[in-house]
Amino acid sequence: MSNYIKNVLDDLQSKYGHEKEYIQSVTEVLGSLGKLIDSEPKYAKFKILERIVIPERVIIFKVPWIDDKGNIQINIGYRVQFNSAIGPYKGGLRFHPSVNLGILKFLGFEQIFKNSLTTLPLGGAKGGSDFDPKGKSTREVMGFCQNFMRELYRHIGANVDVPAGDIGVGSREIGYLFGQYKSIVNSYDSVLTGKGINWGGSKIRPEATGYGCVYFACEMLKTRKIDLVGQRVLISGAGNVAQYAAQKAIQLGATVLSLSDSNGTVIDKDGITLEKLEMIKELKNVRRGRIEEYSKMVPNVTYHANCRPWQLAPCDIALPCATQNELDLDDAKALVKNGCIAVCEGANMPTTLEATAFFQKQNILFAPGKASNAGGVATSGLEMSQNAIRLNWHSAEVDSRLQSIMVNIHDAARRAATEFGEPDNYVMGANIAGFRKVADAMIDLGI
Ligand code: NDP
Ligand code: 2IT
Repeated sequence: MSNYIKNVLDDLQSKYGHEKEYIQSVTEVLGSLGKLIDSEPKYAKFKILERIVIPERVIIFKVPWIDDKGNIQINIGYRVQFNSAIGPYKGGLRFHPSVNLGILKFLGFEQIFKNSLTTLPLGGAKGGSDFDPKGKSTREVMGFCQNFMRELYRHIGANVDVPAGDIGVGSREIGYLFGQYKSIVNSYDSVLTGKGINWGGSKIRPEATGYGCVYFACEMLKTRKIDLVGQRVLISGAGNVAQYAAQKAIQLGATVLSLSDSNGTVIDKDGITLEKLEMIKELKNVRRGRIEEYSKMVPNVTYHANCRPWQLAPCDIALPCATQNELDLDDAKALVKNGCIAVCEGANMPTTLEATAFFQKQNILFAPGKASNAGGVATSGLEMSQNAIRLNWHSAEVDSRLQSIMVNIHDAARRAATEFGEPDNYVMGANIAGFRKVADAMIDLGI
């Protein structure tokens, strides 16, 4: 590692060592930029690394709301506006009790490079709250969303910052947030993406992250002349990304063996079919139930409480689609031992640094989330475009744009990795390709 990179990381560690996920994501990105930084002295000259690791602006606010018993509750709201060199801030909102500044800084930092890879003009941001929508009534969720937006509205805008969903924020929450924004500013602005189809949303946006992840996996497999048909796939999570990753994998002929939630994993050794997936969507999206119930609805399904999928069944492909650091070194060793040939991240940073290094050493095809889950934000960008021209594209049109964006991201990452002598290193390739564009824009725009 070059001294320049090491010094920036050491400085960050000394100031923000307690923000573990943030340090982890910066270490992953900077740790893979060495060859680029050595070959391009301008990045050190303009102090790009020191500048790119610090958010442009962090907004923290209180969100008081009233629960169904009439008690006042208080949560913390955040928006980390990380980098706007190539476009307005863009990135999701996460509502989960684990949310804190360090987690949102990691997510915002990742978003800079992901958004750059999409080829669309999108800066990087992330936000959210430690509010837990789980177990809350619809009225409580609506009240929280409205009071969250009561403060956030003044910091966002169609050309300023355009939030979207993430963990715990789906179309229901986006609806309440958008309704509140609209009633405060009295303007129908394209200020959120992931909107409902009848009020400004884009076809394929709900599907986009999961579909895009599988499209990316297919591109990686092609480089080794492997087809998805007949491959056994383990998927973690049972939310938006996992459901549509499963759907596309099944449609393309793979056998999906698992889904999970924070309580446990179901293994369906017969394979989850499209019909069974519809039951899961109803269970998760309508009844907001636990994945364990699936094992009671369908024969030959086992439920494994407090387990992640990775050590429960052999697979060819792993798609971690739940949350950060959900696949560690032990999981990676078990996956490789059991025959896994490819890992494609649907979630953000689901694989620990040690597990990633292990996969790379074992020559496993490994796609980092900032490349392989970029289909979601890319389709958010397409939603913004449709809003701007006041037209809605058909599903086929959005899906074909999504597919070509995923192919482009794959090729850009592979090209950059090849340029620096490690063609299969998608981590290095994605980081270099994403970084270069933003860093050069920062130089062009001055201090
Ligand atoms: P959802 O809220 O729809 O689903 C999240 C799923 O992951 C649920 O099954 C949830 O289980 C599980 N999960 C969440 N936190 C944990 C945890 N701490 N431990 C174990 N399981 C957990 O979110 P999404 O599907 O939208 O997001 C999943 C991942 O994909 C996240 O990393 C997100 O940042 C990333 N992502 C999302 C995009 C999008 O467009 N939505 C775009 C790109 C990336 P439970 O219900 O029990 O909490
Ligand atoms: O992590 C992500 O890329 C998202 N949660 C989607 C962000 C977006 O603006 O669509």
